[in-house]
Amino acid sequence: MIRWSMTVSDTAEKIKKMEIRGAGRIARAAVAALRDEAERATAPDLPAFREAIGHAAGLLLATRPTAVSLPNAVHLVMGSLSGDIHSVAEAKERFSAACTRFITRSGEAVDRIGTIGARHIRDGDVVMTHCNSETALACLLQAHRNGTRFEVFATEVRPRNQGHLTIRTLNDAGIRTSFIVDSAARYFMKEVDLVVVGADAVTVNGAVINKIGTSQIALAAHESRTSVMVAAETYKFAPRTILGEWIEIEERDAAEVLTPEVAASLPRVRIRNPAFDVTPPGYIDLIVTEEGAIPPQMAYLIIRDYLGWEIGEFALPPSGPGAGGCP
Ligand code: RUB
Repeated sequence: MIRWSMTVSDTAEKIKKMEIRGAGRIARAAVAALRDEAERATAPDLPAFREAIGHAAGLLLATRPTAVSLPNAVHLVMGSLSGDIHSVAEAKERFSAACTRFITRSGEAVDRIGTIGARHIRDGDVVMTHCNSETALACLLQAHRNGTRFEVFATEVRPRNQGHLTIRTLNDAGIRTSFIVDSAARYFMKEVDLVVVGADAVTVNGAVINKIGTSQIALAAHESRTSVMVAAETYKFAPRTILGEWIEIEERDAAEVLTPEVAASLPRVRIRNPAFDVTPPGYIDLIVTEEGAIPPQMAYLIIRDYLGWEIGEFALPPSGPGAGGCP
């Protein structure tokens, strides 16, 4: 099988520009780029090799701040470079194996979440989804493959229109879909039985960070007693929130919202463009992970039992003044 190799800076650029996007894909692309970098590395000794990979990891980590899948994935594979290693060749082998393991497991996690999540979609259901989450879509596609008859409302997802990707996938799978503007979500909520979305991060208290607008949809769902299901791999849970760190919400360029020409003609108008928002655990019924479905209140256990120690984030030094709490 040919494996196209991309440099770390190419990948970092593509993540920044959102040519590679979605929390899971970002994590896998970053790890694949690190693996390629390690395989190509010509470092003369182990410290130089570790330094080169550490530098590459830093470039990738600086691309987008919200999806914790990225630091979690990078820390997971970087962990393979600690401990007793005797040569650059051994380090390369261990690192490459750790990267391949992460990429494989990440794909398997999506499939397993699809299998579990699909069981929550019943014949005759109307499902609403927001943004373009491969994990949320895995649930819908698997339910369709199971023969469950349901239809979907998919939102547009301004300003980057990720909803266009979602409706293409649903259309191609043969799933009946209505495409709506974001602001029509509450209008249609009374017809919806289940909201299914993905996640960029899940905090220790079970809050879910996902595409901007998710929390409004969850609020409308809560108001009309519609269930909200989040599809999220365990590596999207954020151990750092146990230590009181906040998840940074990325605010993107104003040019995504208004052209620079129009913006320049409105000197007293400030354009705000947050890419994500926080849905409180009280508006979420279920988080489906590859380890099973949990209520959001069990997020701590996922971090403690499946994730945190492996990633090593609990060893982080305390943050400076002002840090604390979680969204
Ligand atoms: C993508 C987004 C997705 C999550 C989960 O935002 O919010 O819902 O990342 O996606 P953006 P997945 O387009 O800004 O990256 O399930 O594919 O990991």
